[in-house]
Amino acid sequence: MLGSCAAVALTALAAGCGGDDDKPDAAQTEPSKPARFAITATAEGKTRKAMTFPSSVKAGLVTMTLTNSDTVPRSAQLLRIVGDHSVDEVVEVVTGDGEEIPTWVQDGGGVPAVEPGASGSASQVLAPGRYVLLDDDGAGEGDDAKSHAELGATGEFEVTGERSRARLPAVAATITAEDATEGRTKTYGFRLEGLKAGTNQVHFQNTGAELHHALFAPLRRGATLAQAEQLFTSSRTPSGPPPVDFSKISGTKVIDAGIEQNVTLELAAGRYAVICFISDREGGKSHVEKGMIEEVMVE
Ligand SMILES: [Cu+2]
Repeated sequence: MLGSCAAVALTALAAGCGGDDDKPDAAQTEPSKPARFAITATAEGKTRKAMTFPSSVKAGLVTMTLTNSDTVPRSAQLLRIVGDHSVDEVVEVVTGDGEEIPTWVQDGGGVPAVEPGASGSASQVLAPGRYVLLDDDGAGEGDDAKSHAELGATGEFEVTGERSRARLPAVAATITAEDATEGRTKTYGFRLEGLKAGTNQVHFQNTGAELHHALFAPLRRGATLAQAEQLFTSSRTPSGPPPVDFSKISGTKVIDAGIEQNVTLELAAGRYAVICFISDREGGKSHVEKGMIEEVMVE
């Protein structure tokens, strides 16, 4: 993992490093200069989780840096909320499984999971409005599993000012999540370009009509993508060792149709199944069950 300084510097055009991360940069006159938005993930006692960040930031290009002060991996899912809906309502939507995703939940994005003691960053052009940040990653296993959001890792902030025409800086790798409808058939997939072993600066974009994320599950030696696909699409538990290493899944947060962001992704060399577990807004089966799984070799 990169320190926050290096990560921010790599997104190019980042203004300065160090200083007070809690305040947006004073020099915000140039639209291509990202405002900085510092998020800290913490644990409060044994069971409560929290995240702290500024109460507002100016619309436009924003680089969010998540510093993990907890003892488990933490992430920050961003959502723009339209209308009068509480943070609890948002948590309910995010933790629901295969249920409808209401249209008052928009945009998405945020910072992928970072290891304890590390930092990660994501840049995106934020539209004005009210946003909720939450950590939807899990704590514990099985039916007792609760997301960090349900344990308190939530909050809201305001994006102020006018809609910006700022653009993301160009980076080396691209992940495109897509879906298309032809007649009564809907297809889902990923296009992956330029990923390499190590630290990747990735342009993640959603050119489809539904919400997507891109999770990287390492394929075990000798396992095929077809076996991984069967694992996620069949109700029967396959015999033998699982084709993917569940303990090492990494990837992006969820973004809505038409949204793009630059994120830092750490990938070890190897073969991966790239998967989307999100469902259509109207609910129903997850996208992996509809074929949104792709193999990629990282070296
Ligand atoms: Cu999807």
